[in-house]
Amino acid sequence: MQDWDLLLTDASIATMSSGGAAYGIIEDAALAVVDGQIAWLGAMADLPALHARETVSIDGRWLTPALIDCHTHLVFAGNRAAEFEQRLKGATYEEISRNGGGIMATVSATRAADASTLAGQTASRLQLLMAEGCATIEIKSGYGLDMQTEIRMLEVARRVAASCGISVRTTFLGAHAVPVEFCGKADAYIDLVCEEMLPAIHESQLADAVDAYCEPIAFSTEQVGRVFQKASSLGLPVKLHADQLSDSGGAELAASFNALSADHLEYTHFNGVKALAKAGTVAVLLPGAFLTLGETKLPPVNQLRDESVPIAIATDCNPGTSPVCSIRTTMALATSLFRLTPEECLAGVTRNAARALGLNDRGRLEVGMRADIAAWDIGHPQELSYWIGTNELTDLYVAGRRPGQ
Ligand code: DI6
Ligand code: FE
Repeated sequence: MQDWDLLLTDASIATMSSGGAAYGIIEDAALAVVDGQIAWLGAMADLPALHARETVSIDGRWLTPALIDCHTHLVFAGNRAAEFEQRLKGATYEEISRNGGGIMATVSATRAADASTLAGQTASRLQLLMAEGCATIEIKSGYGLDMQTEIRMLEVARRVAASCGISVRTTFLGAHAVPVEFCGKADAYIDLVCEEMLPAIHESQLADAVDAYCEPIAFSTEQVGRVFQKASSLGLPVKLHADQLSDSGGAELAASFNALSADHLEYTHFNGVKALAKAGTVAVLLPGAFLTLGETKLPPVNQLRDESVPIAIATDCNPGTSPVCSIRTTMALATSLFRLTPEECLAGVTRNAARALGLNDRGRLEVGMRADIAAWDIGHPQELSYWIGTNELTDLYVAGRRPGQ
């Protein structure tokens, strides 16, 4: 009989499988791992008598899928606290951006930072997310806006995640803002993104997907459409910052390219929601940005529910609109700001976040899935969206191993 590498016993398990009981709960359960994958899970009473190389009693605590932060801008230099203060004195995000601040301020700082400085700052943020149970994280470029710095950002993202022992999905966000060299020539910059940057990024295999910022202060649907056309022709999946500050038709555009996800969606209208549903595109909601910008226009949560659009939530960690390095706080914010239920929040950082990244091997605890597992000292998984500022994580397994061991 084949040995198990790891056996976790005496646990309550929230599998987060869809369709069954709430949270997919199995009480008084065990879970076995072979070769980094879940080989068995079920009630302790049904546990087959196989030998395990390591057995860990969970002592009645809870296991959930390890968490997934599916939208971050973790690689950047400096911060924008001064701009934050300006906004609280009355300046708007758009005004600051149109006056050369905003994203462009972070672009200058990031271009000036060498790889090891960027890696150090990124690693600190990544460790905060891991300490809260994240085992997979998406990281975007987009603060370089030139070939050299965009590539440096993607390399740093991959390197830092590998050294911390967690999974990363990298996203090329060259169409994040128009760089100063192209001031007033957004179309020419999009030419550069399509004709030079995307082929080079594809060739280097540094990006798993392509994103863009579709807003009047950034790029039009026509410009983003060109980027997505090129990305699709190279076989790269797309996702979009859509309808955050205005209804720019972003959700429909994302859906028309079968995007993995459309993110933000505060201003998305019903037709956009319908289009997402038809395309199977995940709606990624970002309450940290909503909070930081003091937004009042809520994303169409009820329509997303009614149309069965999968909802994920993410930190959007970035220095301008979401200086949030906590997935747990993000879950709590999604309940209070967007009225998502704690179960929807947990699905939003597990099952649906995996789907937003095009990953079908994680985000649920089922036989054959990666053994990315978080253990928590809680009485029920709804507590994960309830407490603010606590950390009940007791163990994290990434492909069946504790990172760093
Ligand atoms: N994500 C983004 O990329 C933009 N807003 C958002 O929520 C801009 C981020 C920034 O201001 O640096
Ligand atoms: Fe973002």
